[in-house]
Amino acid sequence: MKQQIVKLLKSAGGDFVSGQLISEKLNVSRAAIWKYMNALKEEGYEIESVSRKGYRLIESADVLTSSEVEKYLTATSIGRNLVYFKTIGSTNDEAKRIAFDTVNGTVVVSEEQTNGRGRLGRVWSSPIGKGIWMSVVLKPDIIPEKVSRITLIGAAAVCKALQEMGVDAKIKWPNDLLLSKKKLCGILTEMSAELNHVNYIVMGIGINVNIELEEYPEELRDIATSLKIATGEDFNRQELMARILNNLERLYTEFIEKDDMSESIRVCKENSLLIGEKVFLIERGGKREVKVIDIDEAGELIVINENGEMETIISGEVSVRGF
Ligand code: BT5
Repeated sequence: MKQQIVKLLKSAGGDFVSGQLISEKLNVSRAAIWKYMNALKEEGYEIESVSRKGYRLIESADVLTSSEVEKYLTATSIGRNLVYFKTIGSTNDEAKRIAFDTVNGTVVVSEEQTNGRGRLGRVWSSPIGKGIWMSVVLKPDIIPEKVSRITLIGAAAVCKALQEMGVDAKIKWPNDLLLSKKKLCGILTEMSAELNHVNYIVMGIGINVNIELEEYPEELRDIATSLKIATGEDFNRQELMARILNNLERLYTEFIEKDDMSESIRVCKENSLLIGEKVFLIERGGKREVKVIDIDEAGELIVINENGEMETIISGEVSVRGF
């Protein structure tokens, strides 16, 4: 209902809309409208109310609700069902909770996460209103072995969206994007699967957009960045979010329908932070140094190991450090 009210106010182009009209069009009581207006003000919308004239939208809020993100969205499935929270523990947890009962392409987004997660139970800092913390529910008909490729498709989608907004970020295979060697974005892909059938995938994407350095906890200040820190400018989160979803839909559909991830791989290679570099692979058994030479068409990392032999590394098996 809140979204419908916002739409109605917007369609008035800054003029007043009477409570009576809203009540008739949306079939709600005047008292309920008043409650919804207060809730919208809470979300950050600036709404003027004048007795006998009604309500007027002064300024749209910098929020990631569907009525704001929709303006920039061309994707037809991904992001069309947008579940919005002002605060939540983790959007990945919520997406997993609803995954079985919701449609493919559902996106859960929150202005803040109080329990944002990285891989292996690490903490993901998610301050309010300054980033994009979202999770996409996908239900592809693929075998579980191919799921790790979805992370690369996500990384490519984020990279393309950033390029469209004038930012050249580097991809640190398989799940990070960096600016000036500091982390801008992290992706956490989780799945529920049977032996040879995927029930659903939840792809969590966290991007630091308008965060200032001092808003990070001390321990992140040397390793994390944001678009604001790197460029000195504020970015439109709604547009960036929609552009990511638009690119994701295209790249994901190519993969699912045509088994073609060539564009995603090309983006990951062209913007790779690792190709040509010596890195440490951190595996269960310990740490070893290798030289990265390529990413193959399946999205795997090709390296030369300590014995001078070529090896293929599948994402999800390792962490990469010391690039
Ligand atoms: C990741 O893990 O990079 C995956 C992050 C995924 C976050 C999204 S937000 C929406 C969705 N809901 C969730 O709960 N999660 C997903 P990993 O590679 O394990 O990196 C985690 C490490 O990054 C931490 O141990 C910190 O060192 C660092 N870190 C934490 N918060 C950060 C931030 N905001 N920006 C940059 N680095 C951060």
